[in-house]
Formats: sequence, structure tokens, C-alpha cells
Amino acid sequence: HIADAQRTDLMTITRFVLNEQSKHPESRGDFTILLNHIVLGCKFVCSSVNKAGLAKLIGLAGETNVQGEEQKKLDVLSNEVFIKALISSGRTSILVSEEDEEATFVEASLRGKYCVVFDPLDGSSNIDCGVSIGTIFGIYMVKDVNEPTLEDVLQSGKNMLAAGYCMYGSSCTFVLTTGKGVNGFTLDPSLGEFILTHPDIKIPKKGKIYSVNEGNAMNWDGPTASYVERCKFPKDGSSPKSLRYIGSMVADVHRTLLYGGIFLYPADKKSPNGKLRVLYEVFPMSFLMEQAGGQAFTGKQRALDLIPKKLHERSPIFLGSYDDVEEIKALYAAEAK
Ligand code: P6P
Repeated sequence: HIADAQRTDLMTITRFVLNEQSKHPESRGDFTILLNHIVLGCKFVCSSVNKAGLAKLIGLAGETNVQGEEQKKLDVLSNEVFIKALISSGRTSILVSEEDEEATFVEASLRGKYCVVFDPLDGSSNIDCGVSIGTIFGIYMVKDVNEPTLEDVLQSGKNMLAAGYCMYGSSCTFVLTTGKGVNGFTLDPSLGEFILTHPDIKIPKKGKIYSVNEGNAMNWDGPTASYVERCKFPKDGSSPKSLRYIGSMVADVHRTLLYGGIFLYPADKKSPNGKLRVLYEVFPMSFLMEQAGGQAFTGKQRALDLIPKKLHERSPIFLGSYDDVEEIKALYAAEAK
């Protein structure tokens, strides 16, 4: 009986968000409409990424196609799809994309109350070898829809209303928070719908995995070097942690969220602010981690407390299981003394 109910009671992402919306009678459904357009973009990218290998075979992606047209690279194509989908939603005022140096200000007739910051295809250098990649996004409310300014997207991460990612891997998984926990949805290609498969995700309080690019070890600062050393040669007699590093943030964060552990992209002598971007990598992933019971730290402060001054600003980031991040916070605090 229960199994049958699950099979027929399809909780699609649209229905899930509509349920949320019904708790706010004053809501006009703008967020639901916005999210539907983000989901549409993700479905397009999922389909294109899955064909990317084939497309390369038949000379589509990144080369000239049968009409002799220069095909756009997948990240450029994905960016255009998201920009057009978000503008046509009529619910956005400002868009910030990893692919565009400047912010996109939506024309007045199509303006809405949200600002979206996103990386349309994070980790896209991994496409050709079939490693999972993803779309990452965060959503702010515009202060004055009649006068959108850059201040609306240079807000602290703690003002983000919603954030999420879509991972294009063995399955297409959409993970979302609207500030009331984290939920995961898996695309059912036969329906073309994202179905709720991971309700109320909570990250384990402590994990057995650390995730960092060890190739940067020569340039790490003291606390990071000590922490990684402790992962490999624990002093308390516990067993060493496992190293898992995919090199695609969405995949490394998704594994951390589900299995626990810590993901680190620290500052180093070459990149004093680390590599990952505050608005559309650090903030959305930090928001998700906190909502799942984990935490996110920059080496100096809570990641969501950062206030970016530039659209493509970078920050070091340590995120994941609460206890694991606590350990590296203590090492940085000791160094700061
Ligand atoms: P590195 C991919 O290029 C990316 O932006 C993130 O997805 C990933 O976490 C990171 O860079 C990997 O960087 O220096 O370890 O190759």
C-alpha cells in the first residue's frame, strides 16, 4: 500500500515549491515561476551535456557542424540558455554569470523582484573526460525593482533567499534550499520531471573524507597544512581519513553533503584569495551546507558573512561536516593569536 502510494504520489519539484508557496498566502508565486525557469535551463543543459560526447563525435560541440556553423562551447551555450530563460521569466532584475564580466540588467518591461547569481556550467573543463559537472545558483531579492543597482548583487551571503545546484552526472540531481532545509530531486528522463528523492538532507556531523587538491600543498599556509597532515597522520590513534577529490566543485560538494567530510579550497601563496568565486560558488554551497547542519568557513570568518565588493571576487573556503570544519577553525584561531 505505502509503496504504491510512493509510486503514484509523484512529488515533482514544481509541486514541492508550490506546497512551500501555499504556506505564504500573500505570495503571488513569483519564486515558483522563477524556479521553474531555472529548472528548464537545467533540463536543457542536462540534455546537452549528455549528448556532448556524441556531439563531439558528429562534430557538433565546439567544432563546425554540418551547416559549417561554428558550434558554441557548452558553457557558452548553457550561459545563453540560462540568461534567456531567466529574462523571459519576467521575475528577475539583475543576473550575474561566471561567463559574463558585467552584470545583466533586465529591461524594465521584463523586470521582477529577484536577482540571480550563477555559474551555468561549473567544472566545464571536465566535460571531455565525462566527469560530473554542474550549474550553481543563488537568489537575492532586489531592494527596489524600479531602481536595480549592483548593490543588489553585492549583498552578504546571509541575505540569500535560496540557493542550489544541478549536477550532471550518472543521474541529473537538483539540490535546493529556500532557507528551510535542503531537498534533493532526481530527473526522471521518461517524465522530464525532477522527482523528490532526497527529502530533508542532513550532512553527517563528522566525516571520514577530506577533499582538497594536494597538488597545491607546497603553497598552503600553516593551518591548512597542519589540518591535512592531521587527516593523514591522526595523533589521536583514529584511522586516517580518505582523500576524495574530483576537481569539479558540484561533484565534490554533493559527495560531502551526502557522505560527510570536508571540502577545502584554501588560499595559497599563488592565490591569496583561493580560487572559488564568492557569489556563485562559495555562497550557494555555504548556504546549502549550513541548512544541512554543516558549516562553511573562509579561514577568517563564517563564509556567509562575507560582503563581496566585486562580482567575481574569490574567497578561500572550508565547508562540510560541522565537527570537521570546527577543527580547522580552531587551527586558524590558534594561528591568529
Ligand atoms: P583545481 C573547476 O574548474 C573549479 O572551478 C571547481 O569546480 C573545482 O572545485 C575547482 O575549480 C578545481 O580547481 O585547482 O583543483 O583544478
